[in-house]
Amino acid sequence: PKKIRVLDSTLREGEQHPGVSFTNKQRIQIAWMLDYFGVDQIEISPVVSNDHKEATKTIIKQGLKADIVSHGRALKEDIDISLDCDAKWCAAYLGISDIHLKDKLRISREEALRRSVETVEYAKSHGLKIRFTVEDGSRAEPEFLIKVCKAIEEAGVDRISLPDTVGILRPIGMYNFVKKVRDAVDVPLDAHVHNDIGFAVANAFSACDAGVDQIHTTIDGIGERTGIPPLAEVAVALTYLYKSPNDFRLDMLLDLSRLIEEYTSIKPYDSKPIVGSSAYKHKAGTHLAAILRNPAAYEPIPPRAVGNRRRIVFGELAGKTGAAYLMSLLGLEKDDESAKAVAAGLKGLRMGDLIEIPLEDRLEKKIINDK
Ligand code: HCA
Ligand code: CU
Repeated sequence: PKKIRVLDSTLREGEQHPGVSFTNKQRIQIAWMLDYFGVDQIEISPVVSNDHKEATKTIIKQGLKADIVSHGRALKEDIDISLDCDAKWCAAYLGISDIHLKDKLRISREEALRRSVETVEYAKSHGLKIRFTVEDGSRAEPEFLIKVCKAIEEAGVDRISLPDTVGILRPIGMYNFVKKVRDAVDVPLDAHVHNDIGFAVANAFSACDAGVDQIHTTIDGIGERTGIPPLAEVAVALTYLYKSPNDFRLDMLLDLSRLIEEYTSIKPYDSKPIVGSSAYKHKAGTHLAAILRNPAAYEPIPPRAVGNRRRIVFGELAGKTGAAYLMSLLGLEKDDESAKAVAAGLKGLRMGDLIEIPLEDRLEKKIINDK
């Protein structure tokens, strides 16, 4: 299988999430963690404030393995800021849908085309690698979209980002959007997809099927409005489903999520895939019975592989098997009668007083009750 790369935009898109604004120390810490985790590119925008410019400079100086992509508008003045930061990679975005051209930018298609080409030429003439983002490309007039992509390819663009800026595409629509561009140009493509209707992760992978080789993520999916695909889901899907040869340290995923929680007080909802607190909890008695023999019966990926923990929830659904197991954990004598009695007792437990214990693996005898 071919490698699909990851660009993490926690420091750019992520900071556009309500309630997120990192200090420079935090930005540097996040960049180090993402680099150690194994993403290919880290995006940050130096144009939004002096603070961000300082952070961008400092992060670029760290000499991380990942490329640092300096994000800004398709304007010479923004490219100049990237140059000031000593960036090797920059990204420039320009809305190309009619709604963006008419109501946001108030420029004609001709002007947008000219600006796109000029921006790419300017960056290239200053020795920068440049990714160009055809913002709101999913709503752009298809012929104009292709015209822009061909023109910037001609101008020497290094990558093109295809964004579903308002998250309105279905997976098949995303596939067609990417395929159209894939067939028209040879430039490597990025997928940047928003989650407004909940399709972000699915659309990112449709984009891969159609030929992009880089997906944009943020930690926990934070971003403008409802955000973009979460790093955890993307990295796990790439590794386990797509067999993409990345060098991810998947066991850092929970730590990365915790880092964002610490820096922003955004807590992932409990049923969130991979990093949610319920992602590895088992509650129904039949599940419990199976898990005790082989956790893979109800777990797609072992929790330790992604830094999470397995927990057994003893409650009204535990049944006799669950009750007997709980008794053995507690070192109690158990027979059929007493297990039935305990199961009946568990039925009386209500949400909030369910008994939860980590189950490290089925051979472990010691109970660590960390509640
Ligand atoms: C933005 C728009 C953007 C850009 C994506 C990209 C989008 O907020 O600047 O540069 O790849 O969603 O279109 O995030
Ligand atoms: Cu975006």
